[in-house]
Amino acid sequence: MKLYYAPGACSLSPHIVARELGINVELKKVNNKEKKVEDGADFWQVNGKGYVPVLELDSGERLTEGPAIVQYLADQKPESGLAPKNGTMERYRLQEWLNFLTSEIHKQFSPLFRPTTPEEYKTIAKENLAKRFDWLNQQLAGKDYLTGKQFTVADAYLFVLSNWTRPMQIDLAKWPNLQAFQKRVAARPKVKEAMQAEGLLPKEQPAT
Ligand SMILES: N[C@@H](CCC(=O)N[C@@H](CS)C(=O)NCC(=O)O)C(=O)O
Repeated sequence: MKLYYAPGACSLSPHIVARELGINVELKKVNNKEKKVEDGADFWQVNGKGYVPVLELDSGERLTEGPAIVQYLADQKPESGLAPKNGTMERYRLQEWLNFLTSEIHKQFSPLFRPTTPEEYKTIAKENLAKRFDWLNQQLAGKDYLTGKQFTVADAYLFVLSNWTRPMQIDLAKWPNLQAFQKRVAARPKVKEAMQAEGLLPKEQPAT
């Protein structure tokens, strides 16, 4: 399978998920500004919506939308626990989180990255994010991950979104449970690997 990604973008979530599952995906780096794939291909031809992530299956079929992609990946290895079994209440809870993250967090961040967004709107988006972080901080009290002890695909997504607070100069220290969650996920070996592969962290040198 191939994963079209842009370093540090929301595509890092399926990238982490693939590594956590031990599924090998060929990474295809996309220049999101120029809509070009690293091999020179026109990204519009890959995804008519013009955004990452895109998962290309071995059949050539392409799947878009991060929350759908991570569930597809997790369902390839149901024993991993990265997504509870389809049809169970636990699965709907996971989908509840994924939808919250995509609509209430991810899409509040998006305009902050656009240079053309008016400052007044950025202030409102940051206020909205702060409200959602208050909720997340409450929900993470006494928990390692969003659904409890088990790391799931929703945690990979939240981790990536929480990383965006740094370039946006939002201080996560205001939400200590969320900050602790971010550090917990960052310490996972597969998460480090994914970040290194995207050039977001220096590669670890082998001990000599
Ligand atoms: N609804 C999509 C949104 C994906 C998205 O916002 N991708 C961003 C990176 S995080 C992107 O590629 N943006 C490029 C653009 O809008 O030009 C999903 O959840 O996968």
